[in-house]
Amino acid sequence: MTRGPTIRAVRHYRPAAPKRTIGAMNTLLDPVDAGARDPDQADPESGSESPAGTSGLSRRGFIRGVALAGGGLLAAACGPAVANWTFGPASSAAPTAASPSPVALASAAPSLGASPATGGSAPPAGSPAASGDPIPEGWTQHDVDARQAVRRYLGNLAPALKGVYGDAAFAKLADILGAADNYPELSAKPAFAQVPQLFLNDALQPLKPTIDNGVKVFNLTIDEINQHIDELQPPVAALGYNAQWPGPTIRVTQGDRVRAIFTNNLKETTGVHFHGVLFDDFFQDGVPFVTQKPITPGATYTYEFTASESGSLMYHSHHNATDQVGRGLLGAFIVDPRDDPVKYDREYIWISNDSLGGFTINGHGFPATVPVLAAVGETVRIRFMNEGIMMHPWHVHGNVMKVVARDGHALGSAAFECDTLGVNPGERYDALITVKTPGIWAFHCHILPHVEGTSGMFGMVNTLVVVPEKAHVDAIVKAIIS
Ligand SMILES: [Cu+2]
Repeated sequence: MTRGPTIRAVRHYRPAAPKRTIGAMNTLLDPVDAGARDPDQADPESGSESPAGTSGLSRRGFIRGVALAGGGLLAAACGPAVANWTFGPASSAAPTAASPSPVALASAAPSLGASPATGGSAPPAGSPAASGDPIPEGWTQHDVDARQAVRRYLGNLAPALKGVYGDAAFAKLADILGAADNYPELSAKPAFAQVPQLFLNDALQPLKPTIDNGVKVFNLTIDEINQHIDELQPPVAALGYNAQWPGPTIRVTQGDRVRAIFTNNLKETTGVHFHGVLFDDFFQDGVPFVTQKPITPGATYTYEFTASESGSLMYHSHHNATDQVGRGLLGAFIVDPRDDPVKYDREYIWISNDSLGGFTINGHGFPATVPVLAAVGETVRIRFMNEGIMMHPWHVHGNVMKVVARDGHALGSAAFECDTLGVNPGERYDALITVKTPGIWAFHCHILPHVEGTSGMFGMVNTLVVVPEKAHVDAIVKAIIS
């Protein structure tokens, strides 16, 4: 296999599978016609113009989410007042004492003035029990809430899976989810399609540089934003490069000269560190009061260096970082080798964070985490990056990961296989998964309080969705990002 198209290829999706299958998918997911896309999408790489303060969510990502979910979502998303990191339960069914929460951490950040997130999962506002439906025999409220989280995660993707997995498997899924209840989420977009889809678009459509005398020049802003950790909770007051969390991926080729220009639209100072770079000039290292003075509000600061080593790197705030990185000032910096020995069909960036926004993957908590999608026989490359303050052991069900790089450095003959991969703060691992068996495979942090509480799964939970045919992946992705 050679390195095939990444998820970017879905922009040029053409149905290639039997019509009955894709037709069902398209009908059920109701993808927006490509011609109706926001014209802003024509230049996905621009993004240095994001306004501060009111810019809120990544406009591009947000518009995509709205386009997918319909106008009602726009109203819903813009309606609630922005919570100042108050992420508490909205009902008695919410996770409380038993649900892990980085409260202690947030207490150490008095500037936020409010309790932090519990990890992204919202109580099910419209759960059957809450609406008066009976709790099935032998169940408790926990079961109803836990099912509700998965119902939100799958949304109207659940009925579409009939065309993917066939009648028998679908009948089992329908029974597990209680589809006979005709619950409202069956006709709603999946939770992950109701939040900015940076994972599926911006993160893998890297920021486009301009070229100045051979130097790749990237312009970014540093902004106050409102971030939806999931689709039900009120947005939280966050920070983002180019008004998005994660920030746009900066991607270059080994040996490139890089110039990154940051304009600070915050009301506070900051500094930007490119994590893992072997700088030729240590004054480019981005550590205020060690290698530079802080970037003051309104100021623009330029970093320039040569990307001498390839690999999965990161960029993030290195100033008041517990607060600033915890609130979203992070992004992927990928340096491709000139001839990549690692071959794969699809590529995913998986940035974890765990402090002020709760337990998140790419800025979202389950059920608003975007599944990893692959077709049988494909090899997926996942770039794990830990921007948090805790180690997270990522565990994939039913599959094996081959770890080929650590901190951007190829492991070569030391590559190893595992199904649980601990990633420490600051570390990056590149893992390959060659998928063989169709199914919906849980893929989650195995520190259990990071993923499950009294109301079911939340936070650092995701799935690896393996489908029989590539066209299924393309159809799902198209529906998500259209
Ligand atoms: Cu964890």
